[in-house]
Amino acid sequence: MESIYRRIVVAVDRDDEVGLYTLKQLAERFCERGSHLKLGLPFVLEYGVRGVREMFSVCGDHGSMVILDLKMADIGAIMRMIASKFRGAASAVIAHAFVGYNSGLRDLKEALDEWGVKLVLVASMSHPGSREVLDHCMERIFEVIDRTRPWGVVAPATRPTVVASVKARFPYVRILSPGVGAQGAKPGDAICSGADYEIVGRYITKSPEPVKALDRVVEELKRRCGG
Ligand code: BMP
Repeated sequence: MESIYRRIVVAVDRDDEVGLYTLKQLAERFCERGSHLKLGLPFVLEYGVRGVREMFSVCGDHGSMVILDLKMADIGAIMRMIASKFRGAASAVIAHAFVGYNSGLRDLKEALDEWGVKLVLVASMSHPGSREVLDHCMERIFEVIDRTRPWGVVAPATRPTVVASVKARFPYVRILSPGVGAQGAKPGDAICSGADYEIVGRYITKSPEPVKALDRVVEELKRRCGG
């Protein structure tokens, strides 16, 4: 049976002075347990494409994904250009669904398919501001997701009902849910509602003992959702 560590994606955003060497050592410990990594823009701005590539080689050896969270929201030609910089350095990239399909996500998806990179689209976000604009357009966003056929969709662990509605509408899509830990959701809130992965950042990375923090998340997940 697949390890429950495989259901956790550790978000590495930290931009303080820990250094790439330390982050790689930490990443190795997360990935050897089976978890995946999501690298955010603070990481990319600090360590560049080279840093992303190095994390990918560390985690790829353990069969773990490295998801590049650029949250792209541009015209297709530019998103494609941006993603091409990381070709061979990431398993998946994240883009916003709201930019639409025509001359947008279609171009990005075609390029990623050619390069063997997964596409993850943001459906709804974990912070309260998602309700101000994004969530009013949920039906339209679902239509874009339907046309684009991404590998995965981001839906908030902070609002499990949204996770459940994404699951009901797109049973074939992987759901990745941020908001566990620092933003208040508990391990299992999203997975028990149908998500495939929970994304956990600062609760783990800012902990004095990050690997133990990951172990605690997994224990809680097991306790609440089984497995
Ligand atoms: P944390 O667990 O430290 O709150 O980190 C959550 C991670 O998930 C961050 O990398 C953030 O960019 C990302 N994220 C989020 O918090 N909410 C969303 O709706 C989408 C995200 O990608």
